[in-house]
Amino acid sequence: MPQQTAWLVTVILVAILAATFLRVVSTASSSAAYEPIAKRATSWRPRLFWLLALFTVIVLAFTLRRLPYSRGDGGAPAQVVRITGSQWAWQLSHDTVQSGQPVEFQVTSNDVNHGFGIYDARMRLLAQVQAMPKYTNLLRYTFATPGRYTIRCLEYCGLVHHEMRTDLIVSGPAAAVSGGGQ
Ligand SMILES: [Cu+2]
Repeated sequence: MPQQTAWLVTVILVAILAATFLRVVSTASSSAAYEPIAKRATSWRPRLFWLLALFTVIVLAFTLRRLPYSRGDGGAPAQVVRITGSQWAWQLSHDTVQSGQPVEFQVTSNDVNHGFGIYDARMRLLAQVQAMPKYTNLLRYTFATPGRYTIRCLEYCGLVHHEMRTDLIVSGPAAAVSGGGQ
């Protein structure tokens, strides 16, 4: 869904931009007095500013609430997977987690920046975070359904970047095999 929305918004904005360009091109050869045009444009400025400010406040009010950041309650989840990216492979402290319970991925890198991305079987991106050298990023995600998930690199990191993929197995809630907090 977010991809479709982003796609639609992009298409609409590009269409508006293209229409603006076409209008500028079609009216470029006609001449007009400068003063009235400048006056009209400046009179619009405060209105546009407040419109934009209102728009920003509304958008922030709707989007900030939905940030997936932890509110600091409950501490680290029981399932912790340490992830290290390096050219050109992912190293996982374990490759099996349980569904229905939050998993904390502690993501870092041995060399350059990588992008840690988790995909489902239909190759839809579920969650992602940067893998940075000398820094550990936390990504918390709860898998709703068991199955085989794929981890891929989302940031071009050199010649064999495209081979940076590995599997993550999500088992059902009953099969508490590995993945205990450590
Ligand atoms: Cu890469």
